[in-house]
Amino acid sequence: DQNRTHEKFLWGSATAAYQCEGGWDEDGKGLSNWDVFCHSDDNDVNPVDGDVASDHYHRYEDDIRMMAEGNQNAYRFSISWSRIIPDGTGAVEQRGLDHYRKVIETCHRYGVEPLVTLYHYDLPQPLFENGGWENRETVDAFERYAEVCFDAFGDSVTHWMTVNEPNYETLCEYGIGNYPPNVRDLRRRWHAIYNILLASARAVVRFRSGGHAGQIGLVSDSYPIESLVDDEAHRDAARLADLFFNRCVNDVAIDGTFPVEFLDKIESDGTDMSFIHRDDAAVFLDGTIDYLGLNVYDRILVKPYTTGETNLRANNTGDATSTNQIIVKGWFEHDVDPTTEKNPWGMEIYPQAMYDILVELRDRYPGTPVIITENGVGYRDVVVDGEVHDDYRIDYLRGFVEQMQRAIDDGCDVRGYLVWSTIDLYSWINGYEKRYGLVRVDFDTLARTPKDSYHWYAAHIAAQKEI
Ligand code: BGP
Repeated sequence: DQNRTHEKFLWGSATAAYQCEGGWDEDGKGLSNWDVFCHSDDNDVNPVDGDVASDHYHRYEDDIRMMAEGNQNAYRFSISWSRIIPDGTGAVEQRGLDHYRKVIETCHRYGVEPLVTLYHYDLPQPLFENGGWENRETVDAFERYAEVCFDAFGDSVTHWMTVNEPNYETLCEYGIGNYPPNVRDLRRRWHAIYNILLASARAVVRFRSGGHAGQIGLVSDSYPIESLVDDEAHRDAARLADLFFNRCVNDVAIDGTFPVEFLDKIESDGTDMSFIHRDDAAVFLDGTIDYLGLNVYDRILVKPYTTGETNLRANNTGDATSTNQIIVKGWFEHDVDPTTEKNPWGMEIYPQAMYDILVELRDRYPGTPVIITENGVGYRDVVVDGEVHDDYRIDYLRGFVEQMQRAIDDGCDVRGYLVWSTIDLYSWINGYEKRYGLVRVDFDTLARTPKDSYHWYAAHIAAQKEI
């Protein structure tokens, strides 16, 4: 039983800077691309902003104390790059460093391990305007930013994560077109994802050469890819979808190489491959991670591509009649199982996804420890007499935790589990309606109220400690 062999299994929850901090222009912070995107009139995708969000920038101590009171011993949060280096490349802002120093110290004071993500979608605006992740200069800037953070906090952070979900980020940026820069051209997506992975690898190399204690990983959203029909055409579609969503990130982060089949496929789609520089290969090999941060929400069901242009659509509205849809020309199409339960945003409630992806990763990348860095479900919660009876969230979390335990029993090396999210916060695609928190935030008064799921989770963690 891994819970026993590892001294401390991490049980906690997670947030990201833009989604919860607010304080968008305080203490010398520069603009991020999300500040600008959400303030712009053109943003019909999500016309709500994170200016105040959950006010975590000022209330982090309350939030961390509540985590500790709920028996959580780990908190994953991200650093806002624009607070540390306001224009992305220039002077370091001491007030930004001071803020995160206080957050980290508060974690330690409450017995909560801080797990720090360096980049969770919010890019300093000047870098974004300069081409963002399509420009290699962003890679250089990230390397320097990472080094500033390692030097400032390396003594008190044991778990670092370079970047969050390169797959989902670039899918939304360049596929679905609902994150800035809001375009729909997968060939540009491959360019951006390559540079994000290169930035991550360079940061890992810096981390090691700096002699910092602790471990460094990358956070990947990975999915078991399944089909409702078992025939050769469906197996081919699943293999391609696995390259498209999972292996284009995980093979690089863990083994240090891109799958050849993947490179051939994107080249045959007309992608300009000149972003690959010969010297990068050695960087990818040197910059492989110590552990994989794994975000698990659901599985992906696919069927063979038949006809039509590439088309990726997300259900942003939470209208149950609208579904996510993915057609990738020449690769695969998304399929839907009509018999399974979904949340209002069309996300399938399928706990076995946790077991299936963990076992798959165990077999594909032996010897790679995993921390579940996000797992959770979005709903429109209702308050009844000041309480939130979110049984649906308890059922979801319990189901996924049970499947994680089953995977651990079957030899998967899982070292921690973090719920998305610690408190209610901004959803990239749906503002404040879609809530994931263990703790409710009233976005008018900013008052915090633990939900039933918070109490369930506290009791679950307490029971684990008694095993
Ligand atoms: C992950 C992100 C998180 C969080 C979560 C829920 O992809 O890492 O930042 O937002 O998904 O997503 P959403 O709010 O779009 O439902």
